[in-house]
Amino acid sequence: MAEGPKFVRVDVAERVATITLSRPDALNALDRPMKTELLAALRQVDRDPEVRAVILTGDGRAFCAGQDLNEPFGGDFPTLEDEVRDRYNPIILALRRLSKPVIGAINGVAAGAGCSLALACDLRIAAEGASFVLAFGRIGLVPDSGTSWFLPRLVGSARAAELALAGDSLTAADAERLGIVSRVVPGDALMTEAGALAARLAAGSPRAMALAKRALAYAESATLEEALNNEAFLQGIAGRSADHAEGLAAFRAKRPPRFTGE
Ligand code: T3D
Repeated sequence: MAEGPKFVRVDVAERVATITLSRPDALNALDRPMKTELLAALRQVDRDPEVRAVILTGDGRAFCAGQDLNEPFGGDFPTLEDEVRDRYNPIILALRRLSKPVIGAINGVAAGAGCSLALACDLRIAAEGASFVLAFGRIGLVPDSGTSWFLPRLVGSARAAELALAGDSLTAADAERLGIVSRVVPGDALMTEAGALAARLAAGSPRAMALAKRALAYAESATLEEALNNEAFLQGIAGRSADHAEGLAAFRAKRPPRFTGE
């Protein structure tokens, strides 16, 4: 009988999927089986019509300590370059292109590629004890898995350079001050807060949510004129949707909308 996933759990309840990285003894460091499972989990929740919002978190005291530093490279194994291209990049793109909002519930340390995973989420809530470590330089590597792209966009180029080059740790409070996380909450309230936010997002129009994500992603590298054109195009799609009709009907009837994603 085929074995199920061992290191990444997916729990779906009330239209919210929680993906949990689970190798707590290694601080949820990413080895190849775990990366394969994570990519499969992201694709699964993207396909699942029952899922309208996603939470990504870690088991135990860490969010994710990045690449498993005990994993072999070269010779019979992939090179670092292949690993980044073939395993990390597809995960980051799957996370970024997910048609549903993704909340990073950062429960503890997020280091190296673990920090990249956190940055690739649409938004982040951190536990008070969480930290962000740009650990790449400490072991003679460069920021990867999207960190060189996400970080300057979140904190500005000067701060990104300082963080990436010095490899400093950021506390959750630092991360909130820099705008990396939306808010910091006590550790024991993290999943409740993330769940409440996810439930709010899950109550929105899935169609509008997916299109809004597309608009934001497109605007990252567009001119104002291109972004305005794209907004008009996407608004055309949204405006023809049953969800828009339902939103208007609910507004006029002074009742909560019941969006279907149609
Ligand atoms: O493909 C490629 O390789 C290229 C891609 C690279 C992307 C990257 O992610 S590069 C960055 C890799 N990650 C790191 O360099 C972080 C390494 N870990 C740490 O610096 C520290 O562990 C932390 C700052 C994350 C946490 O420190 P602390 O003091 O709270 O915990 P600890 O005692 O260091 O770790 C606890 C255990 O987890 C320990 O195992 P043990 O001694 O109890 O058996 C430690 O070895 C293990 N662990 C932590 N991080 C990793 C790890 N095991 C394997 N890989 C890890 N990344």
